[in-house]
Amino acid sequence: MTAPTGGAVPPLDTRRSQAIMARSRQRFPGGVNSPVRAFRGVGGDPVVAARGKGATVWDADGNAYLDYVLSWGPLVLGHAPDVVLEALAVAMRDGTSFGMPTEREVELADRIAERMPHLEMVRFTSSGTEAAMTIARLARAVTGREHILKFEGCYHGHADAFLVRAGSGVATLGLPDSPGVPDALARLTLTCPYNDLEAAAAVARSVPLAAIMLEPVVGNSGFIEPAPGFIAGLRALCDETGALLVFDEVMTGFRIAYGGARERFGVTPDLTALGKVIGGGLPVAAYGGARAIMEQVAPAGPMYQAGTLSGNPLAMAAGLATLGALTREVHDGITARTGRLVQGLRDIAARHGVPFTAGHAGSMWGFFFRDGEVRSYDDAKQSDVAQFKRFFHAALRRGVSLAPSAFEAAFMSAAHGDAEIDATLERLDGALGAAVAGRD
Ligand code: KE4
Repeated sequence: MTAPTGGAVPPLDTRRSQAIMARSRQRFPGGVNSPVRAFRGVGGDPVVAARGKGATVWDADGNAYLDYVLSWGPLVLGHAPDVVLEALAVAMRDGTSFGMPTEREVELADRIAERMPHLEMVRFTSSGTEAAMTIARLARAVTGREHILKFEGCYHGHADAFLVRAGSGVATLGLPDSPGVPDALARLTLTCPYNDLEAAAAVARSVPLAAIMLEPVVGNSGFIEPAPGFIAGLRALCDETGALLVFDEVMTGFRIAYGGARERFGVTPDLTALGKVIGGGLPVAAYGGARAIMEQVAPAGPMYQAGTLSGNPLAMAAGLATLGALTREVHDGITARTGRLVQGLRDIAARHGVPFTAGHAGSMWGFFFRDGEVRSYDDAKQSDVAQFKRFFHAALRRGVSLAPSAFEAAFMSAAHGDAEIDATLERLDGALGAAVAGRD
């Protein structure tokens, strides 16, 4: 069967979205409240979201897109799932915030511990950045050491400690890192290539590390899986040297396996950051681990961390409804459909004769326009970003919303059924034909 040549499709009418962006550029740096949304990695004007339901998001002009950004990961049930809306309607009648302990927060902590029993104790925050930055402080407090090892292309939020060879927006924008991070602090963050266990061992055996921190499956340099033995090797290295092993599961949590990275790789970290899915689209993140470590956190212990809206009852309600609906059966169904989508994309690329590699871990997936395995950020940077940009815009015109960066992951939800996968593959077949023909 010859691949469709991606017949030209008319540009979308986005006049209202453009008018909104003209105002936004007056009010926000780059017109956005988070850099990756600005389309700097692909060019053109951002999609201005107006409404979402299920697998679809509509822009301010009413154009519909099958959405694989899904708010950068949180929407594992899809946009505006009824179960979450109903939970919010009930919760909001009781109030929106208390600044006091509530039952909902301990309910959510129990739900998390049921699937991740190594998280005996957690602390909720309102963003993944807060969770990750606190883990850095806690690891330093517990070990009495100052240096942290992270991996090139991994992103752990925008705290000073981690804006060193970071991924996500830092990679997308090609920033050398970020001005404003004091050298004295940047020097305490050491980096080495992802999947390079020898390099990690050389660092860990030469500098006393408070922690070795990683994305157990990388989503912020594009989608990169750990090489066999890499994570277990880091566990052994931490046990040998006294560093804490930290899984940043803000993106991977409840996506790469029903019980997260520990279930997928059989390795138990000392501390874990969570976010995204556990808030179901509302601002929730968390850090946690063994009780002995977490009881170092104030007011139980001396390490300070706080947050006005931490454990916010509406956010807790959304997280509870999301995890309640994300049964192992639902998770496995999303995983299977993600596998079908990824294999379909591989087949399409082969028909078009395009260098292409793609993979998924549970309901998190990604691809690069290059052949061969992508094991590190350097490998990812060898991919054909120009081809990605053409493909991205050709997909958008055909009603498929992908992450506007070659260095981000994509996601799937329970609302992406077989019909949505079939429609996506048909549209992306045309989009790749157009991209190969040099059009979008
Ligand atoms: P937030 O502070 O954005 O809630 O979480 C930071 C963070 C920490 N750790 C990992 C592994 C993450 O992926 C993130 C945030 N992910 C990005 C997308 N790659 C959020 C999107 C954005 O920056 O707007």
